[in-house]
Amino acid sequence: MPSKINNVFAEEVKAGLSASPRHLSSKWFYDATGDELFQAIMAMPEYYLTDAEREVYQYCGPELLENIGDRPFDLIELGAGDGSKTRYLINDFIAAGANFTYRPIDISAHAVEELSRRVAAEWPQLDYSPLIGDYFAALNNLGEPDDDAVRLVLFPGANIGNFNQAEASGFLRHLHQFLRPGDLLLTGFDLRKDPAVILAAYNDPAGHTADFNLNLLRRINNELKADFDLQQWMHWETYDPLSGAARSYLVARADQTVAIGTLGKTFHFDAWEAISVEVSQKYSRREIEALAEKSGYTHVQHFTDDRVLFSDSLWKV
Ligand code: AVI
Repeated sequence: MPSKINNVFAEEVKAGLSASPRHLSSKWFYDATGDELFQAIMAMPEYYLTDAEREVYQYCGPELLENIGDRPFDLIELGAGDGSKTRYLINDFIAAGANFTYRPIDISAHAVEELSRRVAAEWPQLDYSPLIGDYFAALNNLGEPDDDAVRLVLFPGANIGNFNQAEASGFLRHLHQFLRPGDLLLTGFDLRKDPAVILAAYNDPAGHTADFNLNLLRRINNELKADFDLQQWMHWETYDPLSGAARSYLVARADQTVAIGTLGKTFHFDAWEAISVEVSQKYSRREIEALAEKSGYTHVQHFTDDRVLFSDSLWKV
């Protein structure tokens, strides 16, 4: 398995660094060091997204249950994470006597093991059935739920924002194929807001975001036998209020040639040349509703935090 992932990683690095303009996908940020750096980002005051979504999860449970009615349901979470926000929903659902099974899906066996330990400690009686794997492969393996069981799918954390808008709609349409009429999808969207607030979240003074992004070059060094000199690179963030896209770049501070041993190739970078590494798309509520329609869903309701920084938007199939 690791060698397969390495091959995909190597192929994508080769294609991205050979393209013009150069790009690498932010999905490769998350090795063990990247996971730790992302935890540090989520804990910093400028990264408002995590607290805003926590606020939403603290109150929306009963309203989700109203939409489900009395039917038994599967609570499916795309990306197991640490379950720290989902626990509010689970507690509300248990308190209401709901009949449900918690089914987190994650590609990382390690993440699922950690979550399973916490679930066993906190809710030993909970009907719990995690799935390890790629979201769509795992959804395929869900098996037919009981005839009257509905699916409530959670896609939290503004992960949808790491797709550009066309990719987001493609992902949501694909997800739609695994769902049945009456199923529900709750997706976390970071909302458009004061550009200064967005820029501060991705350009923090402590430099956590810079470390997180630069870690991608460290990962290429470690896994693909490369010799990027991290001192020769800097993190640069932009936010375009027209398109709603926050973008992260790694910018070469000087002319340099980098060898990537596993690829048997060298890449030359001119001074101040950039590699595009992440998009974090922001949405208005109207754009979210349009995305629902374009992707085949019916918009039901936006759950926002008090400051209207973030929305978990509920759609019906
Ligand atoms: C995971 N994802 C939603 C984060 C975001 O806000 O785009 C990743 C991140 N990148 C920099 N800071 C956080």
